[in-house]
Amino acid sequence: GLSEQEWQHVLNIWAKVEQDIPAHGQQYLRRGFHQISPLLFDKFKQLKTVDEMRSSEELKNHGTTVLTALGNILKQKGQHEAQLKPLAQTHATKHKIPVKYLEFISEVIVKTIASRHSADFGDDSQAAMRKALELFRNDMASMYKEFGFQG
Ligand code: CLN
Repeated sequence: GLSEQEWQHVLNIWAKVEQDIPAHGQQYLRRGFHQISPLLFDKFKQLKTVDEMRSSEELKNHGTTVLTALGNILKQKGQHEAQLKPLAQTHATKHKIPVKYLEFISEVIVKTIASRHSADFGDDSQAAMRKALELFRNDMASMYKEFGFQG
């Protein structure tokens, strides 16, 4: 788990992210997009250029959904079973998202925060955020197995 100090790093930087969730969500999806999203998001397949992505309301809304859910999870400071269960269920049984994509997207999220808040996201904060996202993924992976998805 994370120490209280590490959680404070995570929640402090998340407070900055929350000042503009839609912009972060859009940027994070755009970054992840080039590598994996076209394979996974049917409804975004028609977006081919960066301009199209930038102007997509749907993309922005989806980024907001993901980051809002993630924020609610991080705020539980590891006691996130109730928040994780429904998410693990849909991502395992409906969307069928392998754990390695969660790993990939965690790195995209860290990079996105770093590019927007470099002054407030030093080494200790980045390390704490990576640790929090790793905990999230590990617990997702265990729940995946309960839902019969090896991920
Ligand atoms: Fe996801 C839908 C949260 C990573 C693929 N995702 C949702 C919803 C979230 C959510 C809330 C809507 C409710 C639901 O279906 O359940 N996703 C998260 C969080 C993370 C996350 C939090 C990690 C930080 N999701 C992913 C990826 C994967 C993915 C690993 C691909 C790239 S990042 N998620 C989906 C898909 C949907 C979805 C395909 C369904 C989208 C739609 O059709 O509306």
